[in-house]
This record gives sequence, C-alpha cells and structure tokens, in this order.
Amino acid sequence: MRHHRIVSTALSASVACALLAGCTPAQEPRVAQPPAETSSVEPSAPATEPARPGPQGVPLGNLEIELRPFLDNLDSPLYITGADDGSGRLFVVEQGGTIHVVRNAEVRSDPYLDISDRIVAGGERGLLGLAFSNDFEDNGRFYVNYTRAGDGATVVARFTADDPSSDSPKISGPRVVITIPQPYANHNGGCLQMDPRIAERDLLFVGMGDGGSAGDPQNRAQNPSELLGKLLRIDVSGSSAGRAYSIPEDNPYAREPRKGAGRPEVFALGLRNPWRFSFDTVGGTGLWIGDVGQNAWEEIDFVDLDDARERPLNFGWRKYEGDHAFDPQDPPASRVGLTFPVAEYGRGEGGSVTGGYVYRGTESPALYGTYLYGDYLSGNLWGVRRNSDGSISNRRLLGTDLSIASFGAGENRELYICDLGGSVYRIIGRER
Ligand SMILES: [Ca+2]
Repeated sequence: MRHHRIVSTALSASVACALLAGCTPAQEPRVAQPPAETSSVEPSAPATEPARPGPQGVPLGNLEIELRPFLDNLDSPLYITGADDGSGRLFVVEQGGTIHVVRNAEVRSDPYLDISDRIVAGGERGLLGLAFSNDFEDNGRFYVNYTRAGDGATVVARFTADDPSSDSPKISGPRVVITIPQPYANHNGGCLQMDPRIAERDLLFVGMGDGGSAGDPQNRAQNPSELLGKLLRIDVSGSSAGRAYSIPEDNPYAREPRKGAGRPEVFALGLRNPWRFSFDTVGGTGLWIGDVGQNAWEEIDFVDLDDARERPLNFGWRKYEGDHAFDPQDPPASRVGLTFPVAEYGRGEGGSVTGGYVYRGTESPALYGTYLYGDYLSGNLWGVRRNSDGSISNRRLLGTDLSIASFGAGENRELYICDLGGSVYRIIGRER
C-alpha cells in the first residue's frame, strides 16, 4: 500500500481569528488553540475519479463552520442517526442505554428503547451503536451494540418495532446476533453501519477494538483468528451453522485463497479502537475510520472498497500507531500490505479521535464533499477533502469546548455532532 507523505504548514493568524469568530456562544473557544494544520498528500496516481455530482464544496481554507444548538438536556448522547425510512426522524443514543426519537428538533421524552438494565455504562462502555435495517420501513428491525452487564462483553443484538412508522411502537427483543468477550474494560469499538453496497440484505459492519489495556498486549489486532481489533462484516438477514447470522461469501477469510486462515467474520485487521466509522457512496464506496491512538498519534483511515477487493485490509495496529512504528518487538515492521492513514495528529492537537462523515447534504453547499472528524478530548474539529488530482487536504476548521463523542447523519445527509456533556449540534458550513 502506498505511503502518503504528509506536509504541514501553519495556519495564518488571520484565519485562526476568523475560525474563532465562527464559534457560537454555546461553545466558547479555548484560549490556547493549537495551530490548524493544512496537509497535502502528493498524488501517487493519476486522477481517475469521475466528476462528482452535486455542488462542489469550497476549499477548506475558505470554509467556516458553525455549530448550531439542536438538542440539549440529554444524558450522555453518543450517537445520532436517521433511519432512512422516509420519516425524517432522528434517533439519539444515550450511553446509559436509551434511544429517543427526535422529530422537528424535539426529543420525545419517553424512550424509543430502554435497555439500561441490560448494560454496564461509563468510560468506554454502554449503549454504543445503532444501525437500522435497509428494510426498516417494512420490517421494523434495528441493531444495537452494547456492553453487557455482568461480564462487560460486547453484544450486537436485534430489536424489532411492531409498527416501524410509530414513534412509540411495541418493541420486541433482544435477539442476540453475536457476543464477543472483552478482556479489558476499554477499547470496545461500538460502531455499527450497514454495507451501503447491498440493499437487498443487511450486511452489518461492526467495529471492534483490540480488547483494551494498552499496546494490545496479546497482539489481537494482527491475529485474523481473533475478532478483537477488527472490522467485522456479518449478514444479519440470515443465520447459519449455529450462528444468528451468516457469513458474506466474499469476506476475505471466507473465500479462497485465505479460506479458513482467519475468522470468517473478519473484514479488516489492524485496528486499535475504531470508535466511529462511516461510508460515503459518492464516486465509489469510501470507508472512513477514526482509529483511536495509543500514546502519540490519532488517525483517520480511508479506503475505496471498490479498489480493495484482493486481500484483507490491514490498518497496521500494533505494528504502527498512525504512520509511526509502534511494536517494540518488531522494529521496523514492514509497511508492505498495510493501509496507512490519510490524516493523523499528535498530542498537541488532541488525544482521542472521533471519526465523522462526508457531508452530502444540501443546506451547506460549501461543505459538500468534506469529511469531518473531531477529537473527544481537545474539542478540535477538522475537515478532509479528497481532491480531484488524488491528493488529500486536511485542515483544522474549528476549536470547541465540546466532548465530541460522535458525529451523525440524518436521512437528508445533514450532519450533527454529539457532545457527551448532553447536547447535539447541527453542523453548518459556509464560505467565509
Ligand atoms: Ca492504523
């Protein structure tokens, strides 16, 4: 896999002032902001992308971000998403085990789902992820990822709403899809996303952390026989051989030449804690992952899945932390076969990356095509743009005092940001 060289330049003082001026009163800028970073990656191949539909976003240097207060008085919100069911509703996930429906910026007070008695919450544990069936509108099925009370195992489970159009349906479940033991309390991953390439079935991607502790002590992320430290892909529409799911036949260890050489659920290796990942389906099938670093480097990974069918993707952990050799037992590990980040930052700019989404909405044309991500600890928010010549631009767009737990996308592809402190903001982008 090619190695991207990242070149940094400092942000001018005038731009920094403009960024700070863009902050809303609800999120006071920090006093000492690290300089924003503009990175450019040299193109290693001719541009092959077709012209993208829709409006073209403005250059990142001309982009101004506003976070507009949307919801408040929530209890540790860590995800928000639409259901793509035509209802326009949003569903906000609270870490303690509840999901609430949001209509017209109003949170329905009685929970849509309450499984707080089933889970252990706090730190990196709790109700961590939510994904709706591609056919939710008809079958009422949705999937959650939670940390099980008692032993702290990761559980992915299905629930079913008897009336998918209702905001207060009778909900049956859970039907447990998969249970994965967790050796330590941290690095549970938690994100769920449906494979956007298949509409007829529900192929669920599950982000799994390396199991926790520090430094992946059992080297699980590089071991294809372990489910920890991986991106999994399972077909939750079916079941097979004692499993409550079936295996997509084109998963890397479900087909030749690697059949049986690893767990068939594994889609990609070498992840430390892919807390949030997302897909972008314009101009390919872009998989974007924010993989939380160990002691030094936070990273954003990108691959176009349409270009990555030949071998299992390996994002490098624990051989590499971001773009930097990590494993002391193996210096310097070969870079061959590894996928390195398209963006990274060090401890001066944050300490726990939260992956976001590519903006594909209509209300902020200046933002179109920009991948947004943030840092949970520093509150910084960045944008990444894939340029038409194949290069990557990366720039810090805003400093906030939010605990950026997650981004989320509505049915209309407008984007939101969850502050674990209890609020959700809508993201607005405009040309400065
Ligand atoms: Ca990596």
